[in-house]
Amino acid sequence: MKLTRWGTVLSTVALAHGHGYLTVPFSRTRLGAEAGIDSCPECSILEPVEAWPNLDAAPVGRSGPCGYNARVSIDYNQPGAHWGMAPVATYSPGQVIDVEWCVDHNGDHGGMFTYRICQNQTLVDKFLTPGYLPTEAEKQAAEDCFEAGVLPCTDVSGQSCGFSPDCAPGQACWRNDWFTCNAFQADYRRACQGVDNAPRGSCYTSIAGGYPVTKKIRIPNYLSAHTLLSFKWNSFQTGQIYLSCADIAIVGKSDPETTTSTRPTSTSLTTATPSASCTPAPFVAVTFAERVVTAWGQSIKLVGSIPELGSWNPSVAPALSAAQYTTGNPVWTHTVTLPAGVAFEYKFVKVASDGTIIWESDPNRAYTVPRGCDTSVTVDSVWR
Ligand SMILES: [Cu+2]
Repeated sequence: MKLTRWGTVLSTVALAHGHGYLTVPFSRTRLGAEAGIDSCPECSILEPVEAWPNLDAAPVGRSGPCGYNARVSIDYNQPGAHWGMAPVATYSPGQVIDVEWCVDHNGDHGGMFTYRICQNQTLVDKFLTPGYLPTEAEKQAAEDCFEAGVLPCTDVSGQSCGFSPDCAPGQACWRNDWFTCNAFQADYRRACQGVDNAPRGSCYTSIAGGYPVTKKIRIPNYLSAHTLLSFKWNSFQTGQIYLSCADIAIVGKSDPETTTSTRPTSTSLTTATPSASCTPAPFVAVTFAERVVTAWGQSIKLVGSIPELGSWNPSVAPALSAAQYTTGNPVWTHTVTLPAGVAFEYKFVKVASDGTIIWESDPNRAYTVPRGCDTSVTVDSVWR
């Protein structure tokens, strides 16, 4: 028996691939991948856990509400140089927003997923303190708080709530359908596709390319200058829980009438509401949103005079994401967290699938990270 058990455990470890993570708003995991530190953002997994549907019986352990990636030994429960220092998106209480996670093409294992906010700032602050790694007891206390703060899918009127704990009998969570493919027992269209017809690779995974899974959530009536939105996917086919989180702010007045959605990128990656008693931000999350029409296979990079932008070397410069790219709004985005006051020059480059590079025309663009109270800012531009 012991041999069999170990054989099972070992083969599970060897075969298990990672399959999903929060992408919008930008999760710590996504920022880790875009900074080139995390080579498998879909690999932050809590495993093994009990079989479906009792996955939540397992303690959250080192995974915490923000996830631990054992492949690359990164603990996202602790702020790092590229994440956790500042909110990446600012919302208002009661606002309905678009959220998105990315599931790998070979990893749509069904189950259900939730978005969660813990309204105990003291617990959350443990996860916002630079240089501090929360203990497992603090991770569990926060996880329990996030579980108490699940954002009900049914809070957004008109939304289909399959895959959510509050879905109704007969809906997908009871059948455990796949998110991006047809039903397990389907006799037609067995292939997968994005929930909103987004093509494969519309979001990044390291194994087979990802499909975005979109949803709307309603921000609770709760205020915080810096808190966390946690994403949790309980996988049906595999004994795995996927966890990731994004740093957000919830400011302003309650607006239950708000039904328009706002993507936390580009123009709506809003700066914090000015306040008389704000503290200057040491770091600013700068989002570059470049409108540029690209052909299939082309990508866009951001090359500049500072190390974070490759020191003018395109081969090590960060790539922009096409996660928000649509025909009507061909925007590529990249967020980089930089110290306030840093000045630099930069250009965007188009990289063809054969590696050929096209630079933007002269002169170089120039930017100085603002010194102020805003912890995030967006720089919009158009290819030239
Ligand atoms: Cu798998």
